[in-house]
Amino acid sequence: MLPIFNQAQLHPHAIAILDSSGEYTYGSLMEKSSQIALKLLQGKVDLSEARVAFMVSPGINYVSTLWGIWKAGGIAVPLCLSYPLPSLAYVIEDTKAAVLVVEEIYQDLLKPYALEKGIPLLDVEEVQQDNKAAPLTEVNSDRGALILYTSGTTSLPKGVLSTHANLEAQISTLIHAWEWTASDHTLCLLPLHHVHGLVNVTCCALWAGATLQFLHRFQAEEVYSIFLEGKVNVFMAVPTIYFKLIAEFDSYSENKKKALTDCMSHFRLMVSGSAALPASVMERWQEVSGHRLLERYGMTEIGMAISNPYRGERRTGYIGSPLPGVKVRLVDEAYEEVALGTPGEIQVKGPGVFASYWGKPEATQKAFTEDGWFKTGDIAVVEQDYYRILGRDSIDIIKSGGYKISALEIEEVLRSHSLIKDCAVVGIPNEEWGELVAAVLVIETNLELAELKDWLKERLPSYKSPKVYQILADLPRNAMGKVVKNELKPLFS
Ligand code: MCA
Ligand code: AMP
Repeated sequence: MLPIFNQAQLHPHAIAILDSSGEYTYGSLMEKSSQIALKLLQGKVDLSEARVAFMVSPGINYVSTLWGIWKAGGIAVPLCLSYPLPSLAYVIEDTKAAVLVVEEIYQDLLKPYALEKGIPLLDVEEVQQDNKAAPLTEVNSDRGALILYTSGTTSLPKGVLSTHANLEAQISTLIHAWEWTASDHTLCLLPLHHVHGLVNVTCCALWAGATLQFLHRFQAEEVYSIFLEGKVNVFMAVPTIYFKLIAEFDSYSENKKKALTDCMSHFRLMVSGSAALPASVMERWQEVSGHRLLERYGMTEIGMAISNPYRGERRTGYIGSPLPGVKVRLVDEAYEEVALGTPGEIQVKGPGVFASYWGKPEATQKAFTEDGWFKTGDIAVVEQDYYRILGRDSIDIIKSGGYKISALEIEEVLRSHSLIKDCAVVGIPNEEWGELVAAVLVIETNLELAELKDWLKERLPSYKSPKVYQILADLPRNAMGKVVKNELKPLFS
């Protein structure tokens, strides 16, 4: 049996999941996920790494589906809940998903598509009414477990395939480094198609035997109400969420502020990651909650690599030092290690590093050095033993609210609009979002921006849509004809 299920069997009566429909023990989670596995298997003994894409809200149904796919020997492909149909179809078709598991509220979106493409679609609720028990196949840890999509320097997102062994390494590193235990209770409000919400929060909590409480949509007021119930003691989020929580806190009465600060000061751990944590947020959050946030660094392809310590100095503006079991080096353009104090690209090796980009052997090969180091593209420097991120090697990657967004992907969509003659997309600094997606357009005179925004809604998830626009007669280009994006950023200041 996969280790995550062995772990679950250690505490069958403990509460694993708390969601808007109730509480569920580890025992009932094991049962529900076995039912889903049997339904997916349809009499077969093993899905043999068939991809199962699923669109299910965070909660018991989400985790039962994920575990059900794993128990049946499939590869799980979680779909982003805010994607419009073209973005969902890309993931489903790129992974060649054999079956879709879909919650009722998403069926209007996916059912006609599934019918047209002849892909079987299972309703997650109906799956669980099937109650037969039967033995399940043995899945070994070297097999594919998960494909998560990540944007990069190519226009279309790439599927990152991780094996069970990769995930087990990513999880067990954090269990030890951040001292997770079965008495922890965490609140998960992050999306579950990314490592932060799925591995760092969901899988770590379940591995530890802790209680995992889900909040489907982030709402600062609701987060604080849950905190005041006094059960949550571990919390992880992206810097934008801490920014929004601070703004909400600042709107409260002195009495409510005091109650909240008292409550949060009893938490065991608060973590920030996925994007640079501004010093102003780090310092203000300490006043609000009594906690120095533990900032860490990771990537979809590698899980977590570098972290401030659980015990010890959590230094503002730094991501800490390599986690146990993860090898990290900083290199120059010739892949030679740089001298201490000199900036270099972060490269990573270790058992948590992904297996391959799904269906993209060339991209996989390009992502590694000849001697097997994964090239992150992030530039950092080491100062007094701690790593500090300086930036990225590509201007085309934007981080907004913790999401990684490819400027090239947005440009390609914009260019397909009949009234857009040319365009360039850049990220501009923003305190709340880290960066904002900004578009410079060269247009036919009769393009209305309001109409463009509606047109984009059908083609891109809203977090990828440009938030600000500038119109130019021509884009600045260098002698090679390439757009000089650095000249565009000041247009938005
Ligand atoms: C929402 N909006 C955004 C973003 N999110 N705009 C830019 N960037 C965003 N990330 C916009 C919407 O387009 C919409 O605009 C308006 O905000 C309200 O949308 P809503 O969904 O209600 O916003 P929200 O609920 O307040 O969302 C903010 C959020 C969310 C909670 C911060 O963005 C989020 O969950 N971010 C976390 C992403 C994450 O988990 N990343 C981890 C990947 P309009 O009104 O104009 O339509 S990185 C990772 O996994 C690695 C391994 C790592 O290191 O962790
Ligand atoms: P993703 O590909 O969505 O997994 O995002 C990974 C990227 O997020 C990394 O390559 C970094 O650029 C960025 N990132 C993650 N954590 C941090 C952090 N603590 N500080 C700065 N950037 C971060």
